[in-house]
Amino acid sequence: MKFATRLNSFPNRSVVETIDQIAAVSGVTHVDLNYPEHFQTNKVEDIKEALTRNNIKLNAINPRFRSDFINGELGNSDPQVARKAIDLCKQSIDVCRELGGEHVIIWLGYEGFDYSFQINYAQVWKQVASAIEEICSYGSDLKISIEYKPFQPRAYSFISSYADTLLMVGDVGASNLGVTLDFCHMLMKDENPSYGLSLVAERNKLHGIHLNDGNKLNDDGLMVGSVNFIQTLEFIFYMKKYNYQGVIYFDTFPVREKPLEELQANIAMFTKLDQLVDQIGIGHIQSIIDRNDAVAAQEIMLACLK
Ligand SMILES: [Mn+2]
Repeated sequence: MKFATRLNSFPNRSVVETIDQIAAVSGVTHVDLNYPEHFQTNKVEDIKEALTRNNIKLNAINPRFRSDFINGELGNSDPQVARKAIDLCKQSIDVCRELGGEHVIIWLGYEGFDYSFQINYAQVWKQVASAIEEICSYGSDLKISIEYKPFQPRAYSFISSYADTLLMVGDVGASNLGVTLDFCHMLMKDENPSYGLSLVAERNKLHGIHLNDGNKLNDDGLMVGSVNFIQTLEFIFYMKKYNYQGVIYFDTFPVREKPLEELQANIAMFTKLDQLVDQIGIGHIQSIIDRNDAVAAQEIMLACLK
C-alpha cells in the first residue's frame, strides 16, 4: 500500500524538516509537493536529498495558482495570464522529473464563475482543453491529472464533477491525462464516490485518490471514515476491484489535532477498512451487489459491526 500525506498539515517547519518528520510514521511511502510554495525555503536538491535519506518517494507535484490567477488560470481571458498558468504547469513537470516523480495533479481553483453572463462557457472550455493538451504533450512521460472540486473558492468551478472532468479528458484526448478523485470534493457535489470511481476506472483514467471525509457542503478534510463510513468502505472495495495501484493521499486538515496522530489514525482506518473488505470477501460483496438487493447489502454493514 502506498500512502502520502499533506505537508501543509505540519506548520512552522521547512519542507525538509517536514519530510523528516513524516517519514518517521510507519506506513508513509510518498509525499506530494506544491509548486512553487514548497520550493521557496528549500532548494530542489535539498528536497531530493531529504527524500532519498528517508527512503520516501515523490508522488505528485501540484501546481498552486495564487492571486495572479484570481480570475481564472488556463482559461483566463487575459492571454498573458493564461500563458503564465501553462508555464507554471510546465515548471511543475520539470520539478517532478527532477525529483523522480511521475504525476502532476492540476486543480484549477480559480477557473470558474460567480455570476450569470460572466464567462463564455464554450470558449473557455476550448481554451482550457487546448492548454491541457499542450501541458500533456510537454509532460508526455508523466501522468497528468485533473482534480475537480465543485465550488470554493468560486461559486461554480469550471470543472466540477467526475462527469465534466471525464468529458474534458475525452475532449483533450491525451493518453497520459486522467483524473484524481478527492472523496470530500465528491461529497460536496452530492456524488456517490464509488459511482464516480467506477466510471473513471472503467476508462483507465484513475490516476490519483485523495482520501478524507466531510459533511457534504464544505471541504472539511476530516479523518478517513469518520463521517461516511459505509461509503468509504464501498470506495475502498472499488479501489481494490479495479486494482488501483497508485498512491492514497490523505487530504485531511488536522487544524486542532496533532498532525502525526491524525495521520496515524488515517492509516489505521484505511488498513482496517481494507482488511474488512478482504474478510467479508470481494467475491461475496460482488455477489451481494449482483443481487441488486438493499436488504442483502445491509449484511455488509452488519459484518463490519461483528
Ligand atoms: Mn484534494
